[in-house]
Amino acid sequence: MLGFQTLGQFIIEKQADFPYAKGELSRLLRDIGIAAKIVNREVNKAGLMDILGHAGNINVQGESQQKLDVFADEQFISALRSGGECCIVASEENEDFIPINDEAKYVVAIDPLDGSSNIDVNVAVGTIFSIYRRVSAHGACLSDVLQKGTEQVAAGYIIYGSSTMLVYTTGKGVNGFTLDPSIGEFCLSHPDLQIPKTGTIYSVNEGNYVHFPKGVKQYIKYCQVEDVSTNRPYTSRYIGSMVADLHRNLIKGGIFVYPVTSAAPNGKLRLVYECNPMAFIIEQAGGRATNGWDRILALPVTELHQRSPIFIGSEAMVKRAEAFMAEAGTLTFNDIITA
Ligand code: AHM
Ligand code: MG
Repeated sequence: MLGFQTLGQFIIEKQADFPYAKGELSRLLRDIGIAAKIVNREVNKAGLMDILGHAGNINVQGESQQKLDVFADEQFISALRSGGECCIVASEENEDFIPINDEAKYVVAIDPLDGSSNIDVNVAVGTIFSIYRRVSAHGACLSDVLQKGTEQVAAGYIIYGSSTMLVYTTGKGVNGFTLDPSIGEFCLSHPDLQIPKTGTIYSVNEGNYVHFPKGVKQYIKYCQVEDVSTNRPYTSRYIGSMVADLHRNLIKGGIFVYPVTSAAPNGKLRLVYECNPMAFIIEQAGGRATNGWDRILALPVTELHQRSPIFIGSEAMVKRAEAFMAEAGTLTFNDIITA
């Protein structure tokens, strides 16, 4: 392992990119990395421990929470609390934001364990985080969290998969670190990640096809048509775990779509915890992220648990899907759902 750069070393080295930084952001990223290692340990032994199953609570979206969701939520909040580098944390698992240290200048939004319905079948799950500079002078409040995605100073995800990786950006490219369990450190394994400009993978829950907008249906048909010059038909890959689906598409090239459906008229995924951080990362890797029409990062944020449709991945593929959306028209919700 000698010669590898650890996450800690990398963060300290990159602090020089921000001449006015006093090290708080570096320490915040370090705190997240520490909690990620603890969550990784528990996720890895989930099959051995009596930790599976539902905790019995229902989260704010009305979904049943599993024990590891609760554990991950507690670990990240506790690491951020003891680090003291953020004023508030907003977590997908909690209805309201949680005050941490009113002296601190950063705000953290986190989805502690995304895709947790996959845990009991040994499929990769992830953590998604996003960091903002607070806008309030004191008395951190909701407006500190309800900032546009463009205001993020850092975002990242951890994928607990066949190996565990932490991928993050501070707005100067994207770097990936793989956890070496023998030394317990994240080591730089994927420097300066770039998503291919186009690809051959489309990721969408096709079981919902009948409920999709016309433009999405037509784009899916486009992906399935044979055309040698554009390498179609494309490959369909859908894990049902956003971090894992996007991580694969980031490395290999592809598009991930979670559109509005007749059952979820605003989409399913959360703007603050899932769409904005992933959009920041994918844009920084040279990709594109929109809601089918508008850039995700520029969308107004009005609620903590707001949802948004998302089209994200390789630039050319996302643009092509947007063209189908535009072509299908967007008059009313019923118009876009009708095939
Ligand atoms: P969660 O935050 O409750 O885990 O839900 C988010 C997950 C994403 O990881 C994934 O992309 C999506 O839900 C899958 O949803 P569906 O099963 O409707 O395809
Ligand atoms: Mg989630």
